[in-house]
Formats: sequence, structure tokens, C-alpha cells
Amino acid sequence: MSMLSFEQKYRVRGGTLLGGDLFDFWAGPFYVGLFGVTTIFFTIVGVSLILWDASHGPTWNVWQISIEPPDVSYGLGLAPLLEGGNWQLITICATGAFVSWALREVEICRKLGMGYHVPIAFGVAVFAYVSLVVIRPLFMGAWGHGFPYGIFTHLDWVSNVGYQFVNFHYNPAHMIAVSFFFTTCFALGLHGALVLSAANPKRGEVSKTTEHENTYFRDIIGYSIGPLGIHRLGLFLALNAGFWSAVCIVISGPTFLRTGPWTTWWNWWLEMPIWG
Ligand code: UQ1
Repeated sequence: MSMLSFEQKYRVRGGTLLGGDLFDFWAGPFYVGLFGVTTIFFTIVGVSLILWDASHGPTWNVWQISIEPPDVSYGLGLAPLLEGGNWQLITICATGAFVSWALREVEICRKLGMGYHVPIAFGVAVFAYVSLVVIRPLFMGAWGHGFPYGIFTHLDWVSNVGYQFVNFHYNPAHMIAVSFFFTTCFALGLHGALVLSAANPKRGEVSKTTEHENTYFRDIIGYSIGPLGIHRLGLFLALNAGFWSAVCIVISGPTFLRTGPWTTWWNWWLEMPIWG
């Protein structure tokens, strides 16, 4: 692999958070580290538990396999393995693997003297997952409020939980999250199109650069955010999409928040004293 020429130069010792030099090495192109070992450990245990639970039937059809959380009657206690206990262990393994992966990203940032933008971005996605299967179930007093680990069953869960709040699109945090998702797509569409239009011309023509990109946007809207700025904007939009998604589900259900159903939540507006 031609990349190995510069990879050698940047394969520096140190920057580890835990484990010192013990796991400070590479396996082929991959940095290992203590958190590479823990990622592999949680992944193998978690996937084995999924397969072991699935082996108890009723199907090997990948679309229909589902690892269900415990019944809500178990509250925040442990459940027998085949009655949601596996779901609890798999949730621990998944969270352990995701956090390990994030910490391995941090170690690589430290080795290379880079910013922590990538692990922070990944951390927001992990936060969205953890808010569904740990934070919200804790607030609601039962692990049974987590979503099932199945391709179709998790879709059914999203639909059912949505309808419990009559029309989930009236959830203000959901509105904010959706708006950020759309704006992220819009920004990446503009950015990808702009970069390709300038840097990847037809055969025989020379690439154009940032000057052209800036001028293009100054010509149509009188403003260019710049080649660094567009990436700051993109990261901001994408992180907010994940963050508000986590918020919109965590505020749906915990009784102390008194937020549902979302359709009537907006009555505070109609009940404002200003209407006379
Ligand atoms: C932009 O201004 C810019 O800087 C030159 C880019 O960098 C390559 C872009 O990708 C985009 C999409 C823009 C335009 C964005 C805004 C918010 C005006």
C-alpha cells in the first residue's frame, strides 16, 4: 500500500490514555491500543450473545430476528437471560464497544496532535443511542422502555412510541432535530457539489480552487462562508441533528416532565393571557 510511506512517519509512540506502552502497536493498518482490545472484546461478547439469543428461535430470517428488552414489570432490575437479560448484557456490550471506539479515536488524536473533533462527533451519536436504551429507561423506571434489537421490530417500536404521543411531529425538540437533519443534507449537498464542480473538471481542463468556490457564492448570494467555515457549519449542523434527536426522545415519557401528548402540549400558546 502506497500510503505506508507516510503512515510510517506518523506512527508515533505515546498519547495513550490507559495501558501505557502495553498495547501501543499496530496490527496491519490498524492502531490497537488498550481500547482496541476492549472494542474487540465487547464486540465479540455482544455479537455472541445476539447469536445465542437468536438461536432460541423462532427464526433465522435476519429481517425478523429480534432481541427484546425485559418486560416493564422487571423495572430497573436484572431479568433472566432469555427474558430480556440478554438485551441488558448486549446493551452493556454495545455501550462498552462504542465508548471504547471513541477513546481509541482520542488516543489517535493525541498521537497525531490533532483536535478532538472526530471523537466528539462520534460521541454525540453514542449519546443519541445511550439516551434511548439507558437514560430514558432510567427516567421511566424500567429497562423495558428501551428499544428491541431487531431490524423490523425497532421500526415498529419507533412507530408505536410515536403514536403514544398522538403525533410526534408536534414535539418541539423533534421539529428542531428534523430541521437540523434537512439543513445538514442541504449544506453537504451544496458543499459536495461545489467542491466537485471546481476541483473535478472534465478531462483536459485544470482544477479550479477556493478562489472560484468563494466567488461562486459571492456571485449568487453575496456571501461565502469559506472553505474552513463550511466544515465548521457542517459539523455544527450534524451534531445538533443528533443532539436534538436525543433530547426529543428523552423528554417524551418521563412523567415528571409532563410533556405528552405532543399535540396538546402547544396549548400553552393558546392559554397565554395576551389573547384577552
Ligand atoms: C461556501 O461559501 C464555501 O466556501 C468557499 C464552501 O467551501 C468549499 C462551500 O462548500 C459552500 C457550500 C459555501 C456556501 C455556504 C454558505 C453558508 C454561504
